[in-house]
Amino acid sequence: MKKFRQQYTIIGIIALLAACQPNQSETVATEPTGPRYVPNFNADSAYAYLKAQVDFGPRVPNSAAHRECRDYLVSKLEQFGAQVQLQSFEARAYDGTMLDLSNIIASYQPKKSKRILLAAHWDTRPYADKDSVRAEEPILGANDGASGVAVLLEMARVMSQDSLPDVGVDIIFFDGEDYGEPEDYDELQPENSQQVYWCLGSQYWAKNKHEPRYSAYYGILLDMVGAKNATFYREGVSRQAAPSIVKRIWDAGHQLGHGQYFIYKDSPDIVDDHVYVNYQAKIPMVNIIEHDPASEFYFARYHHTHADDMNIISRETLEAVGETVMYVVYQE
Ligand code: AHN
Ligand code: ZN
Repeated sequence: MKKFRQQYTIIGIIALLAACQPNQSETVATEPTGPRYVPNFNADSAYAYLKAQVDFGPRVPNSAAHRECRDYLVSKLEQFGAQVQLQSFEARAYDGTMLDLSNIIASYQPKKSKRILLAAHWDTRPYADKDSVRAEEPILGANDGASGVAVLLEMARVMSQDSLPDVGVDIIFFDGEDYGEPEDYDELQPENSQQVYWCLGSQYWAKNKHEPRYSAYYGILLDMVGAKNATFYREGVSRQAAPSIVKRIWDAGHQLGHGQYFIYKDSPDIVDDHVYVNYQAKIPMVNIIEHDPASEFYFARYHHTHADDMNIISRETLEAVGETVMYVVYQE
């Protein structure tokens, strides 16, 4: 892996020198793909950002831990040189509770017109409704919440401390993805209700973008990207909305030696933040989300249980996802 990266660095330097020659910069700049310098993704660093979130306790909307974690995320992104915006709003939960939610938006190279949107949800579920014990208590969400944010914080650190990609990057941490409704809740729902109580932050953002004319070339959503032996199938909405980006990501994963995670198999649609980014904001977005359509659990065994804590987290998985997403972004 080291050798591979070194090779790319050398080719990157040659490309850079070539770019300095008059008249050749145009040719180099318009080259669609090809070896570029890709900075190193530090999995220990990502792991530390994951643990820092879990250490606040469950990040359930309207709780002190939720507010403290929000402030931590804003301060890290500012520390990493991003232009940060907090998009705060209220949203109604399934049971009528009004939730104080905040999407956190961090921009790099805001003047660049070609942009990539990277996202993850930062809130955690208020109940362990798939658990047999303490089902009414909130979960720590080490994987379901903290993992995607941790990978993107590490990318933010790399962008500020190593080098920037050629494209502009916007990172959005969506709030209120996982409040949803409890597993056993349905009788009280009006039969024809079109309201979805999942993905409240992305639903709000898609209707109220931080810049009214905002768009991006494409987006990548990270959800549950930190568990040991995770598998990422090519999910339905992603394939429908951004087939070429799905191929690019999965091929990059395989090229980098992470084929055990990026499975070349299709799976059906999943309701997640990318649905609203795709169909409402009209930005093609791919979801990298742990699931296994062949397993009885579908989402992993720990999903929405108290087992979703630091014990299931693997630096290798964080690294596989981080390296793959970085590779794709730095090829643009
Ligand atoms: C539902 O379970 C409705 N969607 C899967 C998306 C999800 C839940 N991601 C994290 N938690
Ligand atoms: Zn969840």
